[in-house]
Amino acid sequence: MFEEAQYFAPVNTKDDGSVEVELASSHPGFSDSDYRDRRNKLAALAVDWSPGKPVPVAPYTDTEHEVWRKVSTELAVKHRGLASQEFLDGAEELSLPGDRIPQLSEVSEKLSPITGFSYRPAAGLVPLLDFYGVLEDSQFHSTQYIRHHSVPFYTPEPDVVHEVIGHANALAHPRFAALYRLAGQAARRVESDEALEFVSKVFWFTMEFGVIGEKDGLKAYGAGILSSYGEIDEFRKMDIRPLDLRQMGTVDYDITKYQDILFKAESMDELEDVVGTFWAECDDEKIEEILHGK
Ligand code: NLE
Ligand code: FE2
Repeated sequence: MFEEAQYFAPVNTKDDGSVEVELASSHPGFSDSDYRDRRNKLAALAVDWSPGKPVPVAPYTDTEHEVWRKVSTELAVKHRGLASQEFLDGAEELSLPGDRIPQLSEVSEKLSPITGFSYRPAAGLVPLLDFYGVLEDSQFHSTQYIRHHSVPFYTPEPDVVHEVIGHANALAHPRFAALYRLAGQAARRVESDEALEFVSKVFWFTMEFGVIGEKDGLKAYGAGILSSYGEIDEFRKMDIRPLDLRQMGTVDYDITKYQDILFKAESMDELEDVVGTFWAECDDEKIEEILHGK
């Protein structure tokens, strides 16, 4: 029903209780049995978790830490020139390790004193209403696996690099944290699937792939751009459109490629006025009006 559902590999629990992640044949890790084994192990940790339990410790391998090291080094350089100021301020405050993958519990320990957000584990796709809904409670669902080492610069699948470098640095800034919470409120307020999909698409084109005008040029604040050192080089060449709720809520996008349509906020104030206010006030009727009105 929602296109977003397809970029997560399905996680299956077999009759003997073991957990198997179903990678598509096009996945770079498809024929790598060590990688598949790791994916299954990490997914099993999240499947066993339930709210109230401590977040499971993922025992990462050297190869996995090495992917993190490489990607964080590349990203840190690019962020300096191309990430929005609030994202950079959040990153400085959070100060994630660059030499190893942090545990989600460690991310929460650093993040919660700053903006109140904490991380919870997800094996794969979380139903839209749960994923967005808990944002209102300052909770963020996060995968723990890492992208395959052969394609470090980009993955369509949200991995720990995306969840932590892309999202936690933004969540460490109070203005972004407030916007994420409003998205959660909106998701819980709307009633129809159509309205929830609209809310989630607005999130896609802002918190995942948003860009913003700054004095010295166009910057990215969306986690999906800022976790990919391939895509970050390309976003300024895309079809950049003004923030428009109706378009953001309806444009089709292909999750497997660099996003070629992006929406630009002129400032944080504009982002808060247009998108923050929408999430704060929207209901099914208002969304219906945006879709079909005027
Ligand atoms: N393309 C992003 C990356 O490579 O980190 C992940 C996007 C997930 C929505
Ligand atoms: Fe994301």
